[in-house]
Amino acid sequence: MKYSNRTKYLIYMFIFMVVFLMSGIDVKASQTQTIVISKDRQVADEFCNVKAYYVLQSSNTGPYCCAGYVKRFYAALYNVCVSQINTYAGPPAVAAVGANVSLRQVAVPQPGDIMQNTARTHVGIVKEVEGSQVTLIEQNWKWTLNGTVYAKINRKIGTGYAYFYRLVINGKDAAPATAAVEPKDRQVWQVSSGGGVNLRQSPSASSASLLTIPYNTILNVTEEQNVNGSVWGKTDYNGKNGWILLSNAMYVWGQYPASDITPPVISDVSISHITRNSYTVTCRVNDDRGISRVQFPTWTEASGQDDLANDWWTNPAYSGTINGGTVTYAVKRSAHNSEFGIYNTHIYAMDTSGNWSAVVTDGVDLGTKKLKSGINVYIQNIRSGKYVTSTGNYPTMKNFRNNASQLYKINKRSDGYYTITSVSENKRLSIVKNKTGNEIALKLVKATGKQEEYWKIYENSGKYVFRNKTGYEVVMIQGDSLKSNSKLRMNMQKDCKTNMFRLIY
Ligand SMILES: [Ca+2]
Ligand SMILES: [Ca+2]
Repeated sequence: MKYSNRTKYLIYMFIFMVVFLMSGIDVKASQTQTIVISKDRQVADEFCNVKAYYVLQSSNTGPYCCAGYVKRFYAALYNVCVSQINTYAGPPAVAAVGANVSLRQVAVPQPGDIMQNTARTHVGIVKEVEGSQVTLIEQNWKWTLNGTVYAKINRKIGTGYAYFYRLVINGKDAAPATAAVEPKDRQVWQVSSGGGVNLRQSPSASSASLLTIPYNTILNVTEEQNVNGSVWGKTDYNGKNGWILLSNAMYVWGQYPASDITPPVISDVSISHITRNSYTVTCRVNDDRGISRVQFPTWTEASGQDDLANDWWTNPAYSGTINGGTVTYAVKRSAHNSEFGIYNTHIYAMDTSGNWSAVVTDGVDLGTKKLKSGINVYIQNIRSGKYVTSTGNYPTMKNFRNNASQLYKINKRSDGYYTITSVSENKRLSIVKNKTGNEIALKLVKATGKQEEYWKIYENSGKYVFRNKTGYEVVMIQGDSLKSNSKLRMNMQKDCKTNMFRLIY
């Protein structure tokens, strides 16, 4: 293929432009600059999100010296402790928890390698490599002129003017350093005191020391407290939680979380699955940080909060089940003295910082419905289909007759109890025990005002339960109870169809 001269010219121009643009991008990335340091802890440079800090005063030792940056860089990116920097006539030493680490001297450095000058008096980190030219990030490369402090950033040296060391982790060279994410939920500190630092129970020098954390240990600090001018950090080490005096450690990087002042939001509250025995409360709970628990204190109107435990705020028996942002809680009648009637449930959502919010639900009327007073009703058992029939003193179950022997007048008293009076016999339904007290049956009696003559009538979905003031419920028991003429027996409440009746009026 042959090109014309003009075409060749255009191709050369194109290649030239590409090379020019690419080289332009490279140059911008790391220009050497002299900057003015105007305040302490000024961020002069940054690599992989680990900042180089400069201070105005002399800083040939400590966190703002050159070694301070190398230590922080390795602690932040690799969780590796670097020691013996500039105090030892040889390469620095490295150590790590849970990994076998060492340094290997290399002729061709890569980003992240340690640079140590040949006099072994200065260190930095390799930021970029272009041929035999190395760009550094370093601390304490500064001088003062006429009272102004200057520093040089992106300083470049030739590979022959320093030693370069590569981190080896479990036998493999570390990859070139890349941008790392600075923690936002904690700070990372490294013990700087040669004798280690005491982990104390509370942020006080007089508090018991749990153990001593050795020199160079890298720690997570989740909270800070300034106690009379001494700054303490909350941390954990070897499974123990406590506080260390932060003046014995060096800040590496990271931020404490901003304090959480936003309580959870409770929404979409609903009550479902209402049966005679239980109901379910469902809601959505959202929080900016996280939910620790959602409590559903519940009590019946009857006798107030007698059925609510004092420790409901933390008691797991009142905790809802959290599934994503949805929380459910089942209220059971059995947990509330087996009472019917009005139930109150409130919702308290707690976030991980202790903020809370609350919502009052509509409550549930469990098993009750207001019956009109003074009406005559037929009472039909749901399971057998037979009717309560007044025959002599003891009612029995019979097929429908359509006469007064199966009609009962229901009257509500001012105390909420009902009387149930046979229209044909003009006697009240009551309960009676046999001589041994083992068997309890329904009986028709003349009105005398005993508690056995008073009833609560509870409704759920058109089905009614008759509960005597003595605590017994009308129930048909045993197989023969389903036949005609079988007597109605009494029992403490059981949850089966034999307890339930239809009222026809
Ligand atoms: Ca919150
Ligand atoms: Ca109660």
